[in-house]
Amino acid sequence: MRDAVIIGAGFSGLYALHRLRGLGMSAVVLEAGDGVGGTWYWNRYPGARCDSESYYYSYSFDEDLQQEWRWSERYPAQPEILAYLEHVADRFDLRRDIRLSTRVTSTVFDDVAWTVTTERGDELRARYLITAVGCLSSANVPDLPGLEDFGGEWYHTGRWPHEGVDFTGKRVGVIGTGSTGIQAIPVIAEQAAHVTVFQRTPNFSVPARNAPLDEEFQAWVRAQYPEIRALQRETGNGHPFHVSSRNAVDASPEQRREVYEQAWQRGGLRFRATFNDLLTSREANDTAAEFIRDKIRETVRDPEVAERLLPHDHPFAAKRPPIDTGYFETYNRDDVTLVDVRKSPIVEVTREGVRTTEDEHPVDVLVFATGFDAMTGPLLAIDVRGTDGTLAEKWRDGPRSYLGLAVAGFPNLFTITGPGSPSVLTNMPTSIEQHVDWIADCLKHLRDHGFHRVEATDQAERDWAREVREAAGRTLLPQAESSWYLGANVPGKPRVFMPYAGGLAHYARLCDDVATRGYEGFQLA
Ligand code: NA7
Repeated sequence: MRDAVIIGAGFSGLYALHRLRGLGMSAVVLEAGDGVGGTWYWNRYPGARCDSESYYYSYSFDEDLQQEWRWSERYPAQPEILAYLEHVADRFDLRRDIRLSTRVTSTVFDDVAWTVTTERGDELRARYLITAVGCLSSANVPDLPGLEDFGGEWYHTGRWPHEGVDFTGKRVGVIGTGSTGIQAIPVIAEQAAHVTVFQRTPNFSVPARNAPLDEEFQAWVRAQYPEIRALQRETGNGHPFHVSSRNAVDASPEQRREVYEQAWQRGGLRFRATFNDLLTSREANDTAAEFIRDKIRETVRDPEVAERLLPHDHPFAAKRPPIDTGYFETYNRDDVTLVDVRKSPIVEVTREGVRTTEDEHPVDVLVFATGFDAMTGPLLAIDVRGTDGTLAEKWRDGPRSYLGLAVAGFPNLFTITGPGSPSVLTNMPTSIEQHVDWIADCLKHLRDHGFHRVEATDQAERDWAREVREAAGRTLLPQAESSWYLGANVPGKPRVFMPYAGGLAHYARLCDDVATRGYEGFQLA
């Protein structure tokens, strides 16, 4: 029997395999895709790019790796991140323990070990089960009447064909204006004959200001890596910058404008770090929101279109804030139409296009940039059976876990970046390394002390659920009622705020304290 089965070969699974091997443990990675890379294997849509900057959206565990790898742009494009993860798989000789094209369908714990069954019917047994399935990997395709009879082609951005899609001369409909739609729409508009954007919730977006990285900056990063990595571990979001200690409500309108303008010109996710109170005070948040709305009004020439693009229903950054390259400018093109599907909802997909309550929109290609069944979706897509039933039964009213890492009733299961951990609120590789390191240390502790079983207690899980709820309640995040953080994008999904909003650095300390106190909140046997 193996020590561990790891599900998924993205950032999490690759590093988990590497760490377990380092402990002398036997592990195998099962990956549904035909290649490694996870998110960056599947998301090949036009304009796909990371919103974190390349020099820190990367592993920190190996000094030679971070010194030798060269990123070409400020924000890495999908092919470059995929090439990086393929390089990591080769460099650390991981592929011999990775089985590609192997989708896991069920896993059962039998009091000693997990039996993992794949789609092909193969069975593997392992003492520990580690899910590295990602938070945004279960595609959410809305159940639109008539889609099966659509005469054109349709694609979800997270399942993009490897050969790409040629939009030349095509009328393209894009549904969704989250981070993905905001990245894809300007790129598709460059090629297509016409683009119709179906927008449900207008979104805030800040310019990315992507650019090639020059050698001087790269040399600086290489020299600074110890400090950069240390800073990432000290901050709430795993980014190498602190949120300003200053409150927006204490600044004058002129001072605020200057700070926002500078951040706007610099571009990127740092905009939300301009003031300390942006995510805790609605009054403060309104000042940033209004600044961005003014920018949209300035950018979009048709005042009616600009008005439709203005986000009003949620605080800035209470939904995942996109960054963009020419997004709002795209609406100045004659060949781009914006449809407000809040006002005129989509009724059906016809053979020729999309029919709303007001109009027919002919399209040849339909792109679903409609996001994911986030955080719980990838786990619940597997039939996970513990000692008292299935994970789907246990999570019927929303996910419950201890630290987002373990689930009572599911011994020897570890969920990397699971619901209840900071994960999607952070720079993912930083959270992933923190989780994998913690799990590896835990496995070592079990082995060194002759234990074979670890399980979160009900009490620890209940206490953690309260902590997750309270942490979210101290912020404006739950005020974004249409947010996927709350499960609101998937019809019928329980409305529970899923990620832990207490900050990564604080969370990591809590995890370390649990370990130091002999894995408090866990039963070891
Ligand atoms: P998101 O952020 O979930 O965005 C999906 C978009 O699709 C969003 O605008 C949704 O509107 C819209 N949507 C979803 N379902 C529908 C239906 N049925 N009709 C119309 N519009 C719909 O996913 P992304 O892929 O953009 O980003 C995911 C994460 O990847 C991102 O946050 C980064 O972390 C990277 P809504 O806002 O729900 O009204």
